[in-house]
Amino acid sequence: MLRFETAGESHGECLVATLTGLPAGVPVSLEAINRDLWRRQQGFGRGGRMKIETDKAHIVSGVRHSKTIGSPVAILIDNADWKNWTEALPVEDFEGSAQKQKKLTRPRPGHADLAGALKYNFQDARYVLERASARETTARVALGGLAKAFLGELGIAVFSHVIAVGQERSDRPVTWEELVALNNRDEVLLNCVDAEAEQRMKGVVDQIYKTGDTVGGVFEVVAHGVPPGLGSHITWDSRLDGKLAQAIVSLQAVKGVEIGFATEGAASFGSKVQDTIHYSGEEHKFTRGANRAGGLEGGITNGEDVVVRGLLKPISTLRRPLESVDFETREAVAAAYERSDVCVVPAAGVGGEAMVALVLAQAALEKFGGDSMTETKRNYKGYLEQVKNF
Ligand code: EPS
Repeated sequence: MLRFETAGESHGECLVATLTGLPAGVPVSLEAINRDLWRRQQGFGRGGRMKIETDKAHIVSGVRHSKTIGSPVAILIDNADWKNWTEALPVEDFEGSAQKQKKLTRPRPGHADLAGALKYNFQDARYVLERASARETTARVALGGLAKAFLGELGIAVFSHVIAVGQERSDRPVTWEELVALNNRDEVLLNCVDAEAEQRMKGVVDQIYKTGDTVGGVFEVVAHGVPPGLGSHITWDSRLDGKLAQAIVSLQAVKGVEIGFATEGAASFGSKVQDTIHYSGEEHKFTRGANRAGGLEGGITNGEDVVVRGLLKPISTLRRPLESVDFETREAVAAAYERSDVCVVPAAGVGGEAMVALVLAQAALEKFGGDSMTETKRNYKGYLEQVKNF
């Protein structure tokens, strides 16, 4: 079973990520992982923190001579900002440390501040926000890089793009080739394939920035080359659509998830929504009239691209703060303001890729197993033959 965990606080020394259960022999490229970390840091509307950090994965176990060796992979990613927080967030108290604390007692509506402080009985929401921060997605993206390397061996690739920022949308169909080209760019604006729509999105971020507000949007993750048969209809918790939904909603600020064209489908009719079934004798395979189901039927992949969207609320830290209540005085106050981003939809998309890659890697390993990549690939090849000869 593929298991992963992350640890680390936004302004702590570093982020830690571990992944256990990858077969031996998965080729690992630090360059590819670091490229994804870089992509996560990009996008028009990011805050000052991204100027401080240059996220790089430091693999300390589980990989030797550029390949996994079956043991847990552990990755460290430094927080360059830690040097500015050593006295505010020390591991051990020191004389006078109470005066150095940067307490947060004016919880931000929408952030984990109040709910977390009540739950953990903290008079200082700092401890909550440190872990609730989307900085944690850095660790997920590093792990996603490993999952992508594994999936790549099976011919599966995962990319994302932005389809909405605020009210500005681009719903035009996107080819896989366009997605690859988009994500290979060395400059990221809002990671939208439609240049005209991207400019409109940029206009929204510009305008929102000036008013001290923030803006959300929608990203779409596409997994290409996925075989039919991952996940299962047999129990509620083996349905892959459910696992993907949980994985996407677990990303900071994501409040909704859509598999395929769910919203449109809910407002339409059965005859317009289901993807018709056809057969190509030449390719020996079933084909579909469209992919409105987002590659999943009955919780099982059907061989089409897996398409999952994340609906991101605007970031909850506002320069023009909302009403709140101070923990100490219980008086009405403006919520705390901490340096933050105005728009993070492209970055959230990269986080979404990581989560989709991890869930697909889990499902693929559950189905095909293998302690070495040779074994996994042999099993995979046998299964593909079976499907072809169905
Ligand atoms: C983030 C780093 C954080 C925030 C943001 C995401 O850095 P800092 O708090 O030092 O500015 O920019 O986190 C949040 C949006 C949040 O609400 O906590 C990152 O690396 O993505």
